[in-house]
Amino acid sequence: MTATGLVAAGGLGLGEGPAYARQVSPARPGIGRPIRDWRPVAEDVRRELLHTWNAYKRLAWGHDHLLPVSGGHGEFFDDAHPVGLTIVEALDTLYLMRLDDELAEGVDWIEESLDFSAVNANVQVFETNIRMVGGLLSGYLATRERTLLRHARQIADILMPCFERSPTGIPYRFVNPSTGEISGVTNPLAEVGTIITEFGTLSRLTGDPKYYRAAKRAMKAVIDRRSELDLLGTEINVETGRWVNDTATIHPPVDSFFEYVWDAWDLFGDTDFRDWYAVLTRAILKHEATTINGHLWFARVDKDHGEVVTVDQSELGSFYAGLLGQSGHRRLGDAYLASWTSVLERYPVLPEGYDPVSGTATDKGNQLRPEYVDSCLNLWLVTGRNNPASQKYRELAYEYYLRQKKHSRVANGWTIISDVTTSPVKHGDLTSGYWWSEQMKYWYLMFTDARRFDYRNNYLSTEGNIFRGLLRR
Ligand code: DMJ
Repeated sequence: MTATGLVAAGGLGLGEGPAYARQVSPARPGIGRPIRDWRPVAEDVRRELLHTWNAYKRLAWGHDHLLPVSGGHGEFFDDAHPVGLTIVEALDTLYLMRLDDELAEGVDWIEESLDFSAVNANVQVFETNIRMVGGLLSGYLATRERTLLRHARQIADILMPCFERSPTGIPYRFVNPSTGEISGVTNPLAEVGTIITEFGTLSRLTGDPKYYRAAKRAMKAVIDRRSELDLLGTEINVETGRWVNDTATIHPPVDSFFEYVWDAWDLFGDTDFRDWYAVLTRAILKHEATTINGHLWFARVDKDHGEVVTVDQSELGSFYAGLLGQSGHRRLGDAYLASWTSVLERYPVLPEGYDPVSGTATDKGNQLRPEYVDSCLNLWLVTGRNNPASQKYRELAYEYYLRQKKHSRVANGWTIISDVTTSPVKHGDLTSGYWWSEQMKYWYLMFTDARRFDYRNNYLSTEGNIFRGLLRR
């Protein structure tokens, strides 16, 4: 069987429902009565972030994560060595929200206490890049605090040997910052190719082109190995350049690879990426797009023959609606967003995994993820924020805000959910690092007129870090 190609699914209309500050029914999406003054919503988002920041300060300061249910803390990279991941992820969000005292406290902590080179664990190049390098860079662009740029460069320099020692230029997956040991001979595409906007920004800011070149070489090495159908596999051997998994997908662990092909064109104007994006996207739309129960979904297919491997969807794939919109396919972006909105008829917030055939969750957790709101923001921005046609994205984002708040808010902040299918949902115990960098920022930007953000000319990374469009005022 091959995927059927495109029949765009209809959008889900917004019906009537309660105004802001009233709880919405978890059973149906699109029930918020359209409201026009969004500023109280933005204030609420800011209040929630500050409330959680204060809990982080009280219970977990300097640690990577707040555990808001138990009131504890945890580390993301190395259990024995915190690197203040939450602080790094929050920097430009604090700046946009004009939480300048909190921002200054964060910068102080980084200056005095951050030492990534002491991490003694195999860290993922990808996660280290998008979270640490990216967070520090956007923090630097917001504040011009040199210490942030210095730390970003030091961390990127720890990662560089993974690119430089690879015979193909495709990076090894892990490095131990303490020992310099490199490992991970096979690497999934998201991890190979979600590097260039951070490394390219670093090249711009330092004047050293080596970061951009390394990241571009890695992506080119992969794209050069595309199949006859112009599809990429999922995972590749970095030493031989042979595919080790032949499944083509926009879902993880590939997802943000495609985002960064587009973004490298958007951010750096490098026409190679524009051309690659066009080729790869044509193939994705031809071979992976499929209509199931009236909705647009993206199947996983064999890269050489196009046969469907599975139509199971990952929530992480919902980012693709926004990317389609950004890259000139807004109608399809709308259709894919509508598909994910339809899942909210069944669950109060999106489950991690979803089978569109049976309409059931295949992974019942909710890791407090940003992708659905990310797509709302991107579609809203490309439609034009003052265009009446863009209002629907704010309505959807608003509804999702109410739902996630209702189901994730606990005494010390917001938490992940381990099961969205029960009533009430079952809580996990983590405020994810990206919550600080992504959806709280996306909601805030959509609901206010942020004076420190250029709504017409901006770039946000896969982790929500702003590399273009921060205004210094
Ligand atoms: C974030 O770290 C980034 O958005 C990444 O590209 C995918 N996963 C998480 C959020 O879910």
